[in-house]
Amino acid sequence: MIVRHLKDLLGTHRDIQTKNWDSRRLLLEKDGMGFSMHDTLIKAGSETRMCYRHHLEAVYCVTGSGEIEDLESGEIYSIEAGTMYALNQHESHILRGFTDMRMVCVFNPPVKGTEVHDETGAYPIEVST
Ligand code: 9YT
Repeated sequence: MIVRHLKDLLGTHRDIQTKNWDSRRLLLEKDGMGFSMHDTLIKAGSETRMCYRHHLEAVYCVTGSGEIEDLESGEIYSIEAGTMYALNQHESHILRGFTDMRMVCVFNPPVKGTEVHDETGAYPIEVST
């Protein structure tokens, strides 16, 4: 069994900080679950363009509000506490945080360690762990 608390990840290699978001990686590939799980803070006022061509991602909003724009369909969906979205078609999208948003993010295949977005908005498939 694996038992972890968020407070034990803060400031470690599992705590990835960027201008637009902080991602605290509770489960990584090396934990052997077949997916990774992140407690992610999306910063108020941020706008992030992403396209996870190597991964599927499901995101569940726990607190805050914002929106996601599907750049392929043009649709914009509101996000609030209780909203889940799943990028089951590797959709290119923009995530906007109106307030700070706390999200639980799950990736398949699992994120390996310190991934951040490349110039296309994807996480690379090969990273050092
Ligand atoms: C919701 C979202 O995609 N945020 C970017 C960070 C990413 N989900 C992560 O690595 O936690």
